[in-house]
Amino acid sequence: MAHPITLIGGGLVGALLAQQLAGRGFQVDVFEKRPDPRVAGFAGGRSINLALAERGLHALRQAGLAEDVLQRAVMMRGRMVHARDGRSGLLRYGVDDSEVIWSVSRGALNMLLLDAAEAAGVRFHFGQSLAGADFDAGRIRLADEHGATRELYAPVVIGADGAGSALRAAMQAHAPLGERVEALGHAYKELEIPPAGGLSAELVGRSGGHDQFALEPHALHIWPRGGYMCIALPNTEGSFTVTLFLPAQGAHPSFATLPDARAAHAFFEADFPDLLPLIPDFATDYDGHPVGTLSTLYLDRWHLGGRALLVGDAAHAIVPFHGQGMNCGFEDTVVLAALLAEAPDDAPEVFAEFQRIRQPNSNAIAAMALENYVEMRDSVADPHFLAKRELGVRLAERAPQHFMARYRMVTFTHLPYAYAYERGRAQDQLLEQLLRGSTDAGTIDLDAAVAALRATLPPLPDTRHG
Ligand code: FAD
Ligand code: 8R5
Repeated sequence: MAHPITLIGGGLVGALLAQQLAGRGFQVDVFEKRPDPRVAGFAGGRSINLALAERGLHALRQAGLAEDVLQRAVMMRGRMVHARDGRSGLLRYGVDDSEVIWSVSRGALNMLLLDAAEAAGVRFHFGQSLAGADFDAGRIRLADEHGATRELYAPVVIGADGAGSALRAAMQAHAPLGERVEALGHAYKELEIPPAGGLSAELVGRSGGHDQFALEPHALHIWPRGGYMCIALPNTEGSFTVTLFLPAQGAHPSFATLPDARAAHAFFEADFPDLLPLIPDFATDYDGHPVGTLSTLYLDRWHLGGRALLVGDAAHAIVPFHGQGMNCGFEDTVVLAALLAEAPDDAPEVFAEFQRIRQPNSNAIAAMALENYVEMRDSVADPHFLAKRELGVRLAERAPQHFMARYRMVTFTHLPYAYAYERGRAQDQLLEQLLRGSTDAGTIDLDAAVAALRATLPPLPDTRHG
């Protein structure tokens, strides 16, 4: 019989992994620092939403949870870009409504995953935080909410304890993991757009329709402004969570030059005049919500033999601009659960294989997430960029087996991230060659372009979902 598995962290990835492992016959105990959100009410109470895409959905489908999650999600068909002059337009993410992303509430999703894991037989221990580990003895030390500690036998430990992982710190004290943290230099702050009309939640629930949304609900909104931007994702209750992304330090505008709501209000009046009136509690939101930092985490090693392994953000935290952090972590759980089910008694080999498969892919999405910030905040109005995208759309229509936009490979397929990255680079090179600096895709001979595409690149793998 396989060793029992100890998981640190019952967040998004920990809860889903626990459910998948229990479903495959493993005995799973999860130690989670925070109290049970189903009892305590989700920490902070603010509605924070995440974009769920095909990779995450695929993992939820395997866990039998996709339908439940989608029922509470808001469809986002594309990117709604709000220009400086107040005009806006929707750029679809995919070819039709089968290629959309979904806005889900972090709190609701986490609680649903906890329920599912518990139903599968997982034992959760809330208010228990990892305080240390002795990997030679196979023991971990846990601290409760009052700081009282105890030790526990835990021969196989998996850390799903997020970007600030305590298990990672304990592993590093045992052997170097080759950690590198690259700060982006930009940070973020969340603000809230309440349902239009200021209706109470109860009234909104009854009004049906979409009239309770202050903005188009079925889109991810972007206010690109060059070196910085705001975005907004819809919530089911008709509200939106707005995120302002800005340089952390340096010349105006940065969080350093906008230390309080008074300064920030003037900045929004000048740069986001159409957005500001939608945020009635601007001052309390701005002064009350923390500034979040953004960085990418790289590790040379994710495991100590078969004794400890890191997954999700604990292994590979990335910047948010592709909306793939959770999606990537959910994909981790599919890969790891399958490997462990195949060789339940060979944790050293499984952990090594997991790292071998996932590390190139997490490096690729880390790079693509960084690149998508530039695309979101700068390139939306760049005529050469628009011409390239236009030509890409035409090639994808004419030769769908040979051209697929990188965003679609990342967001709507299960092709490995590393493949999407490499194929995207090759396709981009071809588009550059075809356009040769032109800003008008209409002048390109499409028959010749398709011939060049077919001659240069092999067909794409089959991407139908199965
Ligand atoms: P977490 O979700 O961080 O969970 C870690 C858990 O471990 C927590 O419950 C924590 O309490 C617990 N823990 C921490 N320390 C200890 C300890 N010492 N002992 C025990 N337990 C501990 N991703 C997307 O795909 N799409 C998005 O749109 C998106 N939007 C985001 C928006 C925001 C504001 C943020 C911050 C992130 C967003 N992400 C998004 C990224 C996504 O949230 C993460 O990639 C994902 O939550 C990682 O899951 P995780 O379980 O690895 O870590
Ligand atoms: N994460 C997202 C995208 C890509 C959208 C596009 C971007 C907020 C802290 Cl910044 C961001 C995306 O290319 O049109 N999909 O999903 C989610 C994003 O930010 C999340 C909400 C976020 C960390 C704050």
